[in-house]
Formats: sequence, C-alpha cells, structure tokens
Amino acid sequence: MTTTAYIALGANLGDPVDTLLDAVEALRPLSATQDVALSRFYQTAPVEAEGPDYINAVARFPTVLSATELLTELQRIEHEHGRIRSVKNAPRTLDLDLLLFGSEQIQTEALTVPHPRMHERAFVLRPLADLQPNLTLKQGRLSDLLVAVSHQPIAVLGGDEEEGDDDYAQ
Ligand code: PH2
Ligand code: MG
Ligand code: MG
Repeated sequence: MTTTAYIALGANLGDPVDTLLDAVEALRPLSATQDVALSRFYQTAPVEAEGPDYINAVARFPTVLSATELLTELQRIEHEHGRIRSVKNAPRTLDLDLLLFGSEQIQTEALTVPHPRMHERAFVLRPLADLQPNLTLKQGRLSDLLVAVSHQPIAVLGGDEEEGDDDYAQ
C-alpha cells in the first residue's frame, strides 16, 4: 500500500535553487515509483522570519514509508545539506516539511500533519496549486485560501509579469 505525500521544500542560504534540485533527487528513492512530481520554483519573501528571500517548491510522491519513517528521512536529507538547527525560523540551507500524508491526521510531539500553518502561507499554497489546483484543506478550498494570502510577496522563478507577480517584477 502506498500513501501520497506532499513535501514543502524551502531554502534561503547557500545556493537555494541548486539545493532544492539536489533535495528532489534525494527524495526520489523515498518514492514508490522513484518518481517525484514537482511544482514550479518560487521566490518568496520570508514569512515570520529574517534573512534573504526563500526559494520554495512542493513535491508529491507515493511512498510505502510511514509518516514517521518519512520524517526521519526528510531530517536526514536536511542534515546532509548542511541544515543547522538554531533558533526557530532561522535562515536555513534546506527545510523539508511534511505537508500532507494521504488523508492522515497526525499529532505527535515530532509531527503535526496536515502542517498546521500551510493554509496561511502563499509559499506553500502557490506551489501546491501547481500540483493539485482543486485540492481542499480543512480550512477551505485552495483557490479560496490563495485569495486570502494574495498580499504575500511571491514570484514564479523565471516568470514574468503576466503571472501577476509584480512584487518582484523588474
Ligand atoms: N519557512 C519558514 C518561515 N518562513 N518564509 C518563506 N518565504 N519560505 C519558507 O520556506 C519559510 C518562511 C519556517 O520553516
Ligand atoms: Mg518550515
Ligand atoms: Mg521544517
């Protein structure tokens, strides 16, 4: 049996694009099909955090791992990419957050799924919509949640003004 996992990828130190591409390769063996569906990459202003802009994306894949096993693997990959845990929301070389794990609701000391803040963050919702535009979360439809976060600066990497991302338009 496999479960569909959605992972948020983020980085704002080092070479974030390179790191995210590397991280996707590291996720591949965790996928039951060795394949990972990947959103576009976004440049995003830090939310409740300091430091440079982030690069964010979302990946989706089926896995035979449990959520706890998957979390262990995500932390290993973060660690392999030089992630140092200091203060909450400190700038980071790589952040891999488990957003959704099938329809499971998980509440342990180590893990809350669905991710408790994903519904209020454009840097999660926008890439998520690339993969699953008609998704509905407990808090509402993705399309409605996106309207509520439309003030958060976010731009498709390599995108143009037609996307409506004039916050970063040249
Ligand atoms: N991650 C955080 C806190 N703030 N802001 C952006 N734009 N992107 C992130 O990935 C991010 C953040 C905590 O993990
Ligand atoms: Mg995070
Ligand atoms: Mg994290």
